[in-house]
Amino acid sequence: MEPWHGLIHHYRGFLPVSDKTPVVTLGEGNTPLIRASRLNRELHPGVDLYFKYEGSNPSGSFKDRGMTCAISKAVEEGARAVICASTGNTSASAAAYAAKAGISTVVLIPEGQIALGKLAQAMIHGALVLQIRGNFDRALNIVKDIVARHPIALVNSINPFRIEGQKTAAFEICDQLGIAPLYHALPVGNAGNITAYWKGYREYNEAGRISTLPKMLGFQAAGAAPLVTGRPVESPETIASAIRIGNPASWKGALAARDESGGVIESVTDEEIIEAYTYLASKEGIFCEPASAASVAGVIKLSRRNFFSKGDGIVCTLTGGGLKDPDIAIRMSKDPVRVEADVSAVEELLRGCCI
Ligand code: AN7
Repeated sequence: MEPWHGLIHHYRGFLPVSDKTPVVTLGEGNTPLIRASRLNRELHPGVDLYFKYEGSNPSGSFKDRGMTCAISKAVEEGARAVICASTGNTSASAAAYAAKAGISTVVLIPEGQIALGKLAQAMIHGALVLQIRGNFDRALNIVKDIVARHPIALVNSINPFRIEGQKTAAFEICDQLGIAPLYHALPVGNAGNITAYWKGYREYNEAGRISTLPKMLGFQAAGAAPLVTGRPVESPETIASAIRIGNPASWKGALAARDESGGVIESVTDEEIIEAYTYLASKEGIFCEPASAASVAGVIKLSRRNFFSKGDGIVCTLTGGGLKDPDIAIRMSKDPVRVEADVSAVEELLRGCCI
């Protein structure tokens, strides 16, 4: 098999790059599509369920797909620095790709509101990390004002190259399955990713690589669900800090994906998100971050309403890896058991459970 050189190399014909584009890659893309082994049977009335595990990307989230394109194009256009607002993953990815390219990164994050792993990444890659006393939506507005005044490249998903890169996840799923799924579920925050997937599926369809299009299922956290309520949320709240966003930049793109595909955008509660998150870890062997589990929580919720038919093909994108947010994993798990360093003490504890 041909070695993998990153998604720009693999999907070049579908991307706005030329021979002059200096490709900045960390080998992103080509992530596993994992077939469910328990949840497919537990969901009513039995479905064909897959997880697209984006935690396998170099910085641990789907943002790397967009960032390889955005940073390559920024370098092509002569940028010396990039800037973004972030709930965490965008900042981690921007910092990594900018480090690889040898340019500077500035990230604006909501103070005290991003998961520890993501903060560690932005810091160790050498970004200038600015914590603002305000939420993501406020940070994004500030960043937009800064790039209007200064020659710094914006690498949030309002940068169209981000969407271009992220659409390749839809291509990969079709290549991995051989067909398009009937349904595609994903978590929605700033709504760039649902916009990107829909673009990807449409382009693959137009290119004759697939003959059907999936229905897009987007899920927001109940405390941060502007696309469901129809108006911006002033103070978004959810345990899934990645999607704590009250006024999505790609609002129109998300609604177009929903309406053109005949899908839905709904909300899931924090309890439903955590139920899906712990289920995936304990029953499917997949550790994703809480926001990612919103896609699975949504599919569980729809199945309880008899939304699916037997054997329906469903792909859930798991947008980021579980180590991004170790605090929540520990909070949701049983404490380790303390025991003397002694065989019989250990045996005593195993009795009745596994010996
Ligand atoms: C794990 O990093 O917005 O709907 O600033 O990190 O395309 O915004 C992250 C978003 C889902 C939502 N899952 O995707 C950021 C940021 C994870 C995420 C989303 C994010 P979009």
